Amino acid sequence: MRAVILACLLFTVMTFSSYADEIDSLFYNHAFVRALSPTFENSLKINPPPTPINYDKAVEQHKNYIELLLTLIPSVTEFEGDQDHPDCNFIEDTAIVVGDVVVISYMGAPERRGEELPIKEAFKKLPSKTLYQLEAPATMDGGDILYTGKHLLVGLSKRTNRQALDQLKEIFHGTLEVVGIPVTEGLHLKSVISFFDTDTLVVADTKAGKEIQAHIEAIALYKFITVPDVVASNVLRIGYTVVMQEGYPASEKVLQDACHNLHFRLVKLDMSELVKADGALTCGSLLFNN
Ligand code: CIR
Repeated sequence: MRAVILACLLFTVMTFSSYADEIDSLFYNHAFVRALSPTFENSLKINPPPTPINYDKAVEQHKNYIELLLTLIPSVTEFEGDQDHPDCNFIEDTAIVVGDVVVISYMGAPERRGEELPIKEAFKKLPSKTLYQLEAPATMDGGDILYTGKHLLVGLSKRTNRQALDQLKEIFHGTLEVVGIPVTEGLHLKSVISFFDTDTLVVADTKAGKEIQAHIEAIALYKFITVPDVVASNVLRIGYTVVMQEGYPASEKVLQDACHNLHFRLVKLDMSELVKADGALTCGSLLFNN
């Protein structure tokens, strides 16, 4: 009897510690976020939204996003909004952080170029980080870059091109496998696929989602959680918490089951006004350890 209890205990400890190791890096200690621009209503949009952006509601939703981050991450730095850059709150697009390496974007949309400058200055002040700057003709938006812990998946989209893929391959040469994934629909790679855990990705049940899944399956073994709603395919994983957009019950059911299996907590956030500007959950922050 005692031997059985000991074996069970040992199994629990072993399972827990390997699981904890796996997600250690997701307990970020720092987040960069950026306030909405007073001109947010002029943000870029693939399609006109069904109803115009309600600015006050957008401010409120963005505030709720930051408040949630404050409960999950010890240090959150908020940059000022920029009158001249209506999309500046989508800070994810300005850079990528992989461990101690920071790559500053040369963004795909000319209107957005310049948003990266204060972010670059802030990273320069962090001695633990080594900075790289993507150079034209390479263009990259952080929303196209999905770091899984095993691969750097680079969405080749209207915003991120092959030259960016080549420069990223050089930067991470010998340390990380960098793989290009064509994105034929939507804004970014992470508009249809996002990180759940190091083996598992959340993907939208759409043509683009299926194509992207097929590309990833051809290079590596990942599990996929397929959700029916595109907006719900961009989740934000921080520690044991998974954040999803509110208002997608069918996708919520799928994600709730997946979270239940791993003892993750699923939190819902209403970001509907930011979705009108093609914003996803990951795009509102740059998360890292310092
Ligand atoms: C844009 O078109 O650039 C912005 N309106 C939306 C950017 C969203 N970024 C992201 O999901 N990473």
